This record gives sequence, C-alpha cells and structure tokens, in this order.
Amino acid sequence: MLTRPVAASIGIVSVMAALGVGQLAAGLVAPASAPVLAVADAVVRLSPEWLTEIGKGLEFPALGLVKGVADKVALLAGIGGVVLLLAAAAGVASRRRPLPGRLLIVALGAAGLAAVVSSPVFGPAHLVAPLAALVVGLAAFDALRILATGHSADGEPRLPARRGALLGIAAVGAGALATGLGGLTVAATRTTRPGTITAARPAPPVPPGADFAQVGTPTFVTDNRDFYRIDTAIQVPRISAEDWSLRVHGMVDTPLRLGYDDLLAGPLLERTITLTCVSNEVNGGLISTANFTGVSLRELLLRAGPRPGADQIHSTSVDGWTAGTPTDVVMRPDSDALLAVAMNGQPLPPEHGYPVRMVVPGLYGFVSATKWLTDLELTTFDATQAYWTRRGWAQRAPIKTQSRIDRPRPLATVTPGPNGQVTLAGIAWAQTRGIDKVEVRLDEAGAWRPAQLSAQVNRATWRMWRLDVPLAPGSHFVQCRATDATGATQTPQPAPPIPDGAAGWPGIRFTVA
Ligand SMILES: Nc1nc2c(c(=O)[nH]1)N[C@H]1C(S)=C(S)[C@@H](COP(=O)(O)O)O[C@H]1N2
Ligand SMILES: [Mo]
Repeated sequence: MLTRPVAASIGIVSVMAALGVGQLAAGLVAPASAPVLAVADAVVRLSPEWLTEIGKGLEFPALGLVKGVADKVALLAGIGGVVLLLAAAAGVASRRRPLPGRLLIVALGAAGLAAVVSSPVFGPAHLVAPLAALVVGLAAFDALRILATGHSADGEPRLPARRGALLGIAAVGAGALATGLGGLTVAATRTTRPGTITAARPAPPVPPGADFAQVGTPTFVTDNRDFYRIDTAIQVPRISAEDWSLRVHGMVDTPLRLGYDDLLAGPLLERTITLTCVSNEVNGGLISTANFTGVSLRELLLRAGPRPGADQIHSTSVDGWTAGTPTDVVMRPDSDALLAVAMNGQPLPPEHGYPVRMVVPGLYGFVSATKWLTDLELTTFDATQAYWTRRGWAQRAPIKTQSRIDRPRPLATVTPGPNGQVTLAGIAWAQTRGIDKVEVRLDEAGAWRPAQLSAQVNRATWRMWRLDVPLAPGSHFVQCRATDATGATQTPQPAPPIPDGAAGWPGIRFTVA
C-alpha cells in the first residue's frame, strides 16, 4: 500500500501532467480548447448575473490586479485549487486500488470535453486538447503507481523502487510545468504584429491644456497599457491577422467578406474617442481615451447596402460574444464609428481586440465596442438579442452625462497651497453631446460654483475640470455635476449600473490640514 504523501503526490502530478499536455496541445492546435481555460470560460457563460457583477467589481490593488483582470485570476486560481485538492484526495483514496484516481481523471476529462463542446466557438479540432489530456493523465497515473507500488497494473509483482517512484513523480511534475508554460507561450506568439499603423487622415493633435494631469486628472490620451479592460474572455482570443476575416451579411443588398489587408487598404481615419463601460460605478475607473485608427463603419455598411428596417447591427467576436448596435447611430453622417485596427498608432493590443474591433462614439462598450470582431449581421432588435441584453441589460444604451472627482482622493488629508487654496479636479463626459459646464459644491450647502474646463478636443471625448477654493481646516465633502451641450445636467438621482449605466452626483469626503 502507498503512503499518503506518495499517493497524494501521484494524484496531483498526474492531473498536472494532463493539464500541461492539454495546454500544449491547445496552443498548437486551437488555443481556445485548453481544458482549464475552457472550463473557466464555461463557468463565465453559465454564471448568473449577480455573480458576474460581483466578479466585475473584484480588484486586488496590492497584487496589481485591476477590475476586469482580478475576476479572471480569482476564477482560474479557484478552479486550479479545487482540481488539485480533488486530485490529492483521489490519490489518497487510491492507496490500494487505482480506481478512484482513474475515475477522477476521467471525470475531469469529461468536464473539459463538455466545456469545449458547449463553447460557441467549438470546432472538431477543439477535441484534441481535452482528449490528449485525458490519455496522458491516465497513463501518468498508472505508470507512477506501478513505479511506487512495485506491482504492474495487473498485479504482477515488480521490484519495489521507492527512489524510482520519487524521481518519477518529480519528472512528471516538471514535464507538466514545461508543457503547460510551453503551451501558453505558443498561443501567445500566434498573435500581434509589431510596428505602427498610420492613418491617411490623422486626428487633429490634442491641444495643450486638454487635461489637468499635473493636478491629478488622467492624461488626455490613455496609454495602451493603462486603458481599462472589460470582457468575458478568460483567455484573450488569439487570432492572426492572416487568418482573420469579416463577414457582413443579413439584411443587406450585397453581402461582403473582407480580410485584414482590405481594411489596411483604407482609407484609414484616426479619431480621438473616449470609451466607457456601462458597469462603471459613480467615481469609477472604467473609462479611457485613445486615438483609434480604422475604416469608417458607415462607409463599409453603405457598400453592403442595409435594407430598410434593419435596426440592429449584430456583431460577433471570434469567441462568440455579441453586441447589438442601433443602425441609426452608426449611419449618422457624422457618426465616426470605426472598424479599428490600431490604438494610439499601434496595432490593437491582443486584450483590446486584435486584429479588429468596433468603436462607436456615444454608446457604452457592451452595445458597440466588439473586440476580436468577425461577423456583422444586419438584423432587427425583434429578431435577436445580444449577450448582455439577454442577461437583463438595456437594448439601447447611450452614454449618460457623468462626472468624477479625482482630487482629492477619498478620505485624503490635503494641505492648502501657498495661495491658501485647495485644488479640486476631475473629469466629465457625455459622448457625443460634449461637456459645456462642470459645477462643484462644498459641504452640501451653498452655491454650485462653476469649475474651469480643459480645452475641448471633440464631443466624443471626456473633458477635465479643476477648481481652486479657500477652505477652512477640518472635514469637507465635495460634490460635482456636469452639464452637456444639450443643456442637460447630470441627475442627482442615484442609479446602479444595471440596466443602462450608473447615475448620481459623485461625492468625496476629505480633510483640510
Ligand atoms: N469580444 C468582446 N468584445 C467586447 C466585450 C467582450 O466581453 N467581448 N466587452 C465589451 C465591453 S462591456 C466594453 S466596456 C468594451 C471594453 O473595451 P476595452 O476592454 O478595450 O476597454 O469592450 C466591449 N467589447
Ligand atoms: Mo462594458
């Protein structure tokens, strides 16, 4: 009979070997089919709305894990932890006979197969990785038990070799790590091209004075690596520009199929656009700005010829996520909606949609900003609903007029400047109406004071505000509210993000020293 530590180790390294080989096979054949990642994707697909919302709100700043990333790391760590615990338990249960361990490996293999088969992007090639994992897992388990028990699988006695068993366990564990990391590396190198993409019609340069970054607002244009990220993709879809194509079909006169080079042939336009997530809380960080380069989505659709009544542009990404965009918003002559290939002059980073994504000024991302885009169907809102709308979010989601306080930070203690004044600063947005005014109120009493606004870049971007105020030492509460260019002022009525975006005035408590 095996000792507990040896039995548990055999269970663990056998399952690790299965997962490592699954990762490598997936990297070589079909990255989306890696068993652990496919199971995590399935958990995301099957999660109820309330659980998904908790996930989207998770962040672990101390570990450098921001919203949109922390949920994925937590899910993968959770799945990994559960699987390894089960593997250890099944290993111990197999001290005499191999049946419990074999059953667990088969059950995990079945879970991996079920996850890839039920995925919206399933293809026959996706069976390779989970099957390879299953076979290798069973083989490693039986081989290590033979080494450790000194009996062959059918009970024939062999020479007991404790040293051999330990070496075998170590070797299988190391092999598992090597194949797993190898698989991740292979998948990663399948994407992205270096270099820059230049637009024939560049965006006007951002004027000086467009932000108040020196007093605590974001810079006007967000670096690609700082741009907020939100998506349902546990693994960033890996697709090469060469393999990419876009179908434009449905209620159109002339269906189209385009390749990446067709898009690069342009004409390429560059536009400075602020993207916002509907899940952004009041005072939240799910908003960023970039110079996006791509072809006009309106021009492309005019070539296809949308039929009357096609009120929805239903877009699909390579991982099966969907968005429903109102056709009328994209078809406005000045819409500036893009099929974007670049962000701040560089090909889209993988996590922001490489090789091609949609960007529609004025709409929240969930109804417009499809990353890893592969299909555009002209249809109606009556005929079909997109991913988040099916889960209770709004069908039409124009961006609300909103503002945020960036300075002071909540509960900060601030020292007045040499002029005896305290600087307050933040941002406001109302794409594509534009911001005309931001007002600030202190301590919920007294007048709203107009803040100084940064230089306006265009109506599809955020605008920064700042105000210097004399304040007595002690505790204070600052609020702000924006007014857009239609004259509408941000509502004080608080609303949660679901179904169509958070609302209410941001307020921050702080202390003047
Ligand atoms: N394929 C795909 N595209 C997607 C999403 C997604 O989950 N999958 N999320 C959308 C949402 S909700 C937002 S807010 C934006 C965010 O884009 P970013 O991650 O580049 O900031 O992408 C949109 N595009
Ligand atoms: Mo979003």
